[in-house]
Amino acid sequence: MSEDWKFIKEVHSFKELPSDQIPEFIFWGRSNVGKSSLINSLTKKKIAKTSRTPGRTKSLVFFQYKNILRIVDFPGYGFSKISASEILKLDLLLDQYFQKRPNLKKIFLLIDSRHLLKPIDLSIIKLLEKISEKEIIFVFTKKDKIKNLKLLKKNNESLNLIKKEFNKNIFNTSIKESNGIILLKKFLFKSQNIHD
Ligand SMILES: Nc1nc2c(ncn2[C@@H]2O[C@H](COP(=O)(O)OP(=O)(O)O)[C@@H](O)[C@H]2O)c(=O)[nH]1
Ligand SMILES: [Mg+2]
Repeated sequence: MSEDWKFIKEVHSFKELPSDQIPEFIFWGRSNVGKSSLINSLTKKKIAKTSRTPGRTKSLVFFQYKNILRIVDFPGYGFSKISASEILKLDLLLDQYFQKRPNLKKIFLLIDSRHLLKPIDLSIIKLLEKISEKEIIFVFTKKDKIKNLKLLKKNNESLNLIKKEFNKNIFNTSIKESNGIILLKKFLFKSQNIHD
């Protein structure tokens, strides 16, 4: 239910993080990949700010479902030309979040269906596997932008390869179509034993 989702806060430093045990699921990816749009579709609410121009805000934005779980909108990467390891060096809050936030349960990594895995995504995956033991789930976004059947077939083949290579859970989504988003939401809720 959309009224069960609430914006909690936007945080710029570690000490501002909510101080409780509520499980957190982060949504991360290149800037403009569709993180905020996906959060809005998933919550059925205009809860997260979306934008046409990629930019880089350094805050973490928290959205909460009842007192059960939170989604964290993470600052997009790839906008400026800094490398994955530099992202954590330059962004103390992200580094601290990964190092000492027991609330973190899973990492949803959003990837644009048109571009698939870019070098920066690959280095982020490597980095995450080094600094965190949490499960990474690939969420491919903007599926509707692949209109032509031939491209769609090619895209599916690439996705199958990615699936095989990384052995991770994969979701295909588009904010114009609810199927993928429903599956993603089910997965999220099921991990917390919620049946919606
Ligand atoms: N066609 C289409 N556009 C999308 C989709 N998801 C996001 N967008 C657009 O992509 C742009 C960036 O989205 P946003 O959610 O702000 O990306 P963020 O920077 O990752 O939070 C916006 O113009 C969105 O409307 C999608 O599934 N389909
Ligand atoms: Mg955003």
